[in-house]
Amino acid sequence: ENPTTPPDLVDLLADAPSNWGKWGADDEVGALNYLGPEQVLAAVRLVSSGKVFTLQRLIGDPKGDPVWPGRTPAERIQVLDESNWDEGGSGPAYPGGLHYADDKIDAYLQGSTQYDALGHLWYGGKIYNGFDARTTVGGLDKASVQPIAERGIVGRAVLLDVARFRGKPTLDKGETFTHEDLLACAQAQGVEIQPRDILVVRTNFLQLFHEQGESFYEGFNEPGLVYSPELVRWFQDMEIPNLVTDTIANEVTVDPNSGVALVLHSALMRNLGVTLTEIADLERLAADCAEDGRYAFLYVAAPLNIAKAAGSPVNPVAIK
Ligand code: UVW
Repeated sequence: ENPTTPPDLVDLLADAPSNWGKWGADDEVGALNYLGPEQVLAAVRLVSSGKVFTLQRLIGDPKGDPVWPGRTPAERIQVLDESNWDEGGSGPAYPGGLHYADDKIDAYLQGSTQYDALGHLWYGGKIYNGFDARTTVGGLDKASVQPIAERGIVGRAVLLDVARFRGKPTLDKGETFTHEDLLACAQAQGVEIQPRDILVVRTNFLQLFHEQGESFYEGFNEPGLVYSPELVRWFQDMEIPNLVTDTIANEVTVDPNSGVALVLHSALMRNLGVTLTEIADLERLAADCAEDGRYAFLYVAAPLNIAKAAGSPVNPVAIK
């Protein structure tokens, strides 16, 4: 066999930990089950200053929106504005002379800041919890974003500012880090990663994207967490419900050890049911954490409730 041929995910993750069946055969929200009333109340008790930070990237950023290759950035389309009531225009005539503006967006649900549904990605013909991958045909009948949107995500989150920890404005293409690095980063920041914490990881890779423009996609390889069996076991043992990052795909795009793409999507999302939140804007939050030294906060997010969708745009909120 050609030693440079990357292994199949079925083989690479043959002995990997799994949470399938842990919350019942019908479960569609996975590790979000770890966030119950106890976690919500503990997170609310972290609020002491009342400072609020929204984490969604601006859709239509003039500097450009990063998207996974093959997707297009969200586009806002003006449908009605004052010009529609110009001479011979198509603006509807309501009694009293009302005019109004309407617009719509053409957007990948996995573009911009987003929640991935647990059925967004799979290998070996099975999605999260062992549902057949054919249940995704024509829209996700299982593990869509809908059950996640209906329950919402509220809990204690910890910002892990890996870029700052490494003393750089932004991580480089293909730069990797491990759960041990996250622990070291937390220690340097004076915060403890507790079981059932939502992990919010900053690489500031968007700065590189804005500096590089379209050439960003040449040799596309984002920085991020890198797969190891120990890392996956740590996520399972720590009962991490949700991983939020400022990159497009939350992990180094191609695992440098195996050559396989998106191994952590497979090992964390498909196998453990960890929800992934991507392309978050962490800059204002990170600046504030560096200033006041408080890296743990209340995190609240509600993806859009879209039937059968594989993901949804979201504007998460961090409250300190
Ligand atoms: C893919 O899974 C391909 O993309 P993402 O999860 O980053 O949206």
